[in-house]
Amino acid sequence: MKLELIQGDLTKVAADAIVNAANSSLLGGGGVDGAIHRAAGPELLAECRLLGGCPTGQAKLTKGYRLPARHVIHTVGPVWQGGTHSEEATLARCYKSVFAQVQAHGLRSVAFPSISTGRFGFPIDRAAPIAVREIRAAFARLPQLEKVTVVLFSPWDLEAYQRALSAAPGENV
Ligand code: AR6
Repeated sequence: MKLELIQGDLTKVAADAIVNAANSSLLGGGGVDGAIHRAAGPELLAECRLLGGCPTGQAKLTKGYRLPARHVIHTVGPVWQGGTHSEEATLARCYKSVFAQVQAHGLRSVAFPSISTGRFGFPIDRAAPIAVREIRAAFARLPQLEKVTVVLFSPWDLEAYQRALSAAPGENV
């Protein structure tokens, strides 16, 4: 069991699933969502159209089409509103919902972006500890889970996650 932090492009990662930081329409957007749709091809949008959107904090699974990943788990993170609208609890729910899909589909490897910390404005120093905590909890719960990778786009984002990891040392790392 292994949690790995890397800097790079999530759309290049071969895993059982990559996670999309989507919006509730599930019909694409900018950021990592746009990059995933571009790399997966139009079949991904066609499948997403059948899903009827996704509420904030929940997650839905599709195929990966032209991506190296076999599946995409789309989740909708909270928009940061200053921290007074249960944004931290909602972000934690995104991770739990993603891992519920991982469990339901028997997946062994999953790669995440930093959900909500781009367009949605969630401060990365507050998001990273939540991600680390929820990923560790999933390792403890799911015997099938072998590898979780968090793919950070910038060196600064990578450093924020490394800080969160070293502030809370634990197993499976
Ligand atoms: N690989 C890894 N990380 C990436 C990539 C990539 N190819 N591209 C961007 N990032 P964001 P959000 C990073 O804005 O904050 C979309 O329009 C990025 O640098 O993609 O959850 C959706 O449709 C940042 O650190 O997602 C929604 O409307 C992180 O991914 C909205 O944005 C997340 O940034 C969701 O906003």
